[in-house]
Amino acid sequence: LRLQFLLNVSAPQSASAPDLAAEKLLAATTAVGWVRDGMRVGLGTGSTAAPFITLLGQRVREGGLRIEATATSRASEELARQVGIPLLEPRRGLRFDLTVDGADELDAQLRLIKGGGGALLREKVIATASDYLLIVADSTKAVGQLGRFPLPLEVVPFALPWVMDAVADLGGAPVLRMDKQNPLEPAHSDQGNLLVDCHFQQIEDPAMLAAQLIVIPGMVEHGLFLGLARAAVVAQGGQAQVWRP
Ligand code: ABF
Repeated sequence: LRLQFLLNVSAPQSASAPDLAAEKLLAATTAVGWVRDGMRVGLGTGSTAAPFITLLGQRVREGGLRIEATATSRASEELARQVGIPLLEPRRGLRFDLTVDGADELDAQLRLIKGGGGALLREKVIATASDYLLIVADSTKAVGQLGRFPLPLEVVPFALPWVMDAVADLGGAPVLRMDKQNPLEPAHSDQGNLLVDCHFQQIEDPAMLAAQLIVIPGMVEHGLFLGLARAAVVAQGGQAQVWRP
């Protein structure tokens, strides 16, 4: 019960609906088992990465696990500090043995849409600096084809109108993300950039779209993560499956 409270796990809403909090906790618990003594660990962002960080902190405090970590958002950094995980500042040559992060969508090739939590830029930086990216996901994240989840984009504020025109020319329907706390104001990333959610419905060719998006002036980063994930723990009901591309 105490663990449930700490991890904010609630009871299932109904008998038929998947208990997503329990699936996220199962994926997170499984991923903690991948962390070895002495590792440098990238800490993801979101509601599956958060219990991973909490449980990892428990192993550091109570199990004597020695790790160092860097977080992909201010929120995850704050949580890591609270649970006692030693943090590393970015520096040249720094690489991570393992990064554990969530996803908004993943397909069978472990191509991902990420950034629903607004941390896509730092998430891609840390994923790229990692030898191994492990995705933790509940059962709703697995899809046959990417694109139902609107693709998050991080955009330089000055460039916003032209970036929106350019992504519309590529067939997307861009929507500026608003701040959840203050819905009259746009949301900002940890870097102070704007976030755009771009509806494509179906992304036929993720690699081509990624190549077209990244060259738009003012586009800081997009949420397509291709060829980065090495494995995923996908929880469904009481079972955690490990997927590899
Ligand atoms: C982060 O976590 C983001 O990229 C993504 O938006 C989110 C995944 O969702 P969840 O909160 O369900 O883990 O990695």
